[in-house]
Amino acid sequence: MSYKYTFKILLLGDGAVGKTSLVQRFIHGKFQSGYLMTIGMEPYSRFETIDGTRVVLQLWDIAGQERFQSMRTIFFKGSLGALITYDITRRKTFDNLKTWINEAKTESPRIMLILVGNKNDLEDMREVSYEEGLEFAKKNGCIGFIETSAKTGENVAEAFLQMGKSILKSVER
Ligand code: G3D
Ligand code: MG
Repeated sequence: MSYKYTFKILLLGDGAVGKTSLVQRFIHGKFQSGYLMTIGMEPYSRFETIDGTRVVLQLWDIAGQERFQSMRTIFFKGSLGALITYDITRRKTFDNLKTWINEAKTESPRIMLILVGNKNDLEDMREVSYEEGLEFAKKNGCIGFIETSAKTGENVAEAFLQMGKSILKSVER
């Protein structure tokens, strides 16, 4: 089938916040605990019809190789959006968000950012409130904020589709 656009979307954030799990949930519709391999530079693609336009959401999951300059260039090249991800049960991953945002803006100045607070099924272990997430997103120029659970699937598709929708709007303008 034909499609009109391919949108390159990155998943950024500290280790173990659930980036690979979010992609797996969105692409394969399942959650797998235990060892999860992060595939190097192979993007995952999902076809979507957004507001009547067929697009490919091409998801690039960070794996660590981006520390090397050549890989970093390939990773960020042509990226239109990023899900900046933290783990609501580990404040440290929230405190590191600025680093990820600076990195994204340096490498791709016009990139659109959505803030994603993952693992919201672990309410008892929560260290970052919803309000803090919302506040941070507003202050740091993110176009959206959403709490997700790759485990239950809550809001996962919503996060990716909100990103797709926002990119579509901007490219069609
Ligand atoms: P990363 O790709 O950002 O490094 P992973 O993170 O997707 O590998 O996930 C790290 C760990 O968090 C994994 O635990 C995974 O199962 C778990 N995880 C990811 N998302 C969620 C979520 O929404 N809820 C809960 N409860 N756990 C989640 P293990 O123990 O499997 O290594
Ligand atoms: Mg991973």
